[in-house]
Amino acid sequence: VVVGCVVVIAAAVLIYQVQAPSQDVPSPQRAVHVADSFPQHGQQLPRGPINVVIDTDLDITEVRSLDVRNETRSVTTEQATIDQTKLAARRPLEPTIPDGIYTVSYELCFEDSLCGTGQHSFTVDSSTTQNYLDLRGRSEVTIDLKDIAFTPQEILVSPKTTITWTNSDSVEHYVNTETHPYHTYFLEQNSRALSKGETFSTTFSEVGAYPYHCSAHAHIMRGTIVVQP
Ligand SMILES: [Cu+2]
Repeated sequence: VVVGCVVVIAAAVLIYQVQAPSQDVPSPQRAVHVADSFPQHGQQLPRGPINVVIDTDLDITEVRSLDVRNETRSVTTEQATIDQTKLAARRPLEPTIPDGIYTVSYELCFEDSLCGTGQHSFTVDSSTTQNYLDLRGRSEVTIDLKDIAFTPQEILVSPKTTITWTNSDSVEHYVNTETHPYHTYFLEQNSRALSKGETFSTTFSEVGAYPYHCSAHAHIMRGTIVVQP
């Protein structure tokens, strides 16, 4: 009887230990045909994203669900949509979501009749904007592409600011929204190849975080724009 009790208690402790972490942050699970997402699993953002995006490698035929929630509630606004390319599903979020951990969960169906569910999580921590260059209160802001870097790299701007990037390097650069190489998060923030002296402009109307990169130097040439009043 004693041995039996010990085994039962040990099993209970083991089950508790295995299950306990999943109550805080669910472990990531990627559905069939899902190639990437924004935000990515584990990504920390300085402010909420304007929408979540799921990138896929086959045409999406149906979004059965796409939800984003923190511990207490869902933070989505409008319905989920499928992009014109059919290779991305997206859903807008409330403009000002509080700091915390968010879980993205979805069920998508594809051209080959397969459906799949997935989930991942991201974090919003507004204290990380402390070292950002505060350029709020201007209607126009310029960013230099020089020495394979965006300068300034991390900035705060007001809603409705037009940002213009200018390439000052001899090599070609791009301005691309996340993710790489799908570039689906904020479609207006995708430039053509920029030669030396060429510019690209986009107006940022909605409050949110906009991490971006140059797709020719995706791992080293990165920047972040935070739009807030
Ligand atoms: Cu570049």
